[in-house]
Amino acid sequence: MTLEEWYRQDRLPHIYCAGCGNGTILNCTLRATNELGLDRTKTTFVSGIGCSSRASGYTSSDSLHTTHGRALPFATGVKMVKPDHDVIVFTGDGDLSAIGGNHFIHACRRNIDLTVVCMNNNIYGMTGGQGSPCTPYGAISTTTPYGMREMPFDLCAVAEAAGANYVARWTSYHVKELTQAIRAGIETPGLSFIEVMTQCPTSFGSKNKMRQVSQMVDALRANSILKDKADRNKAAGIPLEPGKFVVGELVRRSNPVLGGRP
Ligand SMILES: Cc1ncc(C[n+]2csc(CCOP(=O)(O)OP(=O)(O)O)c2C)c(N)n1
Ligand code: SF4
Repeated sequence: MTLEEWYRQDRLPHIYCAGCGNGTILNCTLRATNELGLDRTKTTFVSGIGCSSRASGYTSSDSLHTTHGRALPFATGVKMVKPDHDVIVFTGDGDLSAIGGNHFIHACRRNIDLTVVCMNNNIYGMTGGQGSPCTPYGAISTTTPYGMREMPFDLCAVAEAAGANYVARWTSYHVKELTQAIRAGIETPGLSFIEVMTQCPTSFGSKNKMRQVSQMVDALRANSILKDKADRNKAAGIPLEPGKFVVGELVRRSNPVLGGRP
């Protein structure tokens, strides 16, 4: 099977804006399933609602495009009745952590054998750029025209605290590392959470002095601190600078799993 065959060709071209990072993340995910040689008839993609969640519709295997915030309950149902399927969830920061927040923490607590790829563009992209629980402090959105006054969620810290077996964070710039992380997530039993920091030039960049896609991608790269370096800094008492975030494999453990392969 080839990478192209993982795409549902009759649904292309996709709806994403020029320069959106979601296509890159979809490509990395399908590259991972292809490299692992997954059986397309035993792979199911599930998503909620949002630009990111449109990704499930572009895959050629079984896919479910469900309701806003409810990708994880639907995916849980699929996994419980089809434990031999690889179930991969596409979601956005709003879909996962605002309307879907409780489902997120309980899916991690149950440690269900799912792979969750969260496209974190810091905003509600599809509905025109309202602030989400991941909008950075001070950032402009349509609902925070004077700057966000709430602190953002650290989605990876939430997943770790709630019990997920595998947690990693990369960006749309780190395509090789991201593909490898999704592979590792699929291979790890239990809930695997891969957060991908990504650019939304339309709803976020245009309001936050990053009109050029290249500026956004450069910022993602410049603000990423590799986990090893962050750990060394922490040991030396050097705090993470505001606006920077840690990338890499953050958690890998083997807590008891729900819905693993028979
Ligand atoms: C119950 C419900 N509330 C609100 C909406 C409207 N809605 C659709 S997508 C969306 C936000 C999506 O944001 P996010 O999950 O961050 O994904 P993005 O579009 O940024 O990829 C909202 C609020 C909806 N479809 N259903
Ligand atoms: S609005 Fe943002 S997230 Fe949605 S397709 Fe356009 S660039 Fe991508």
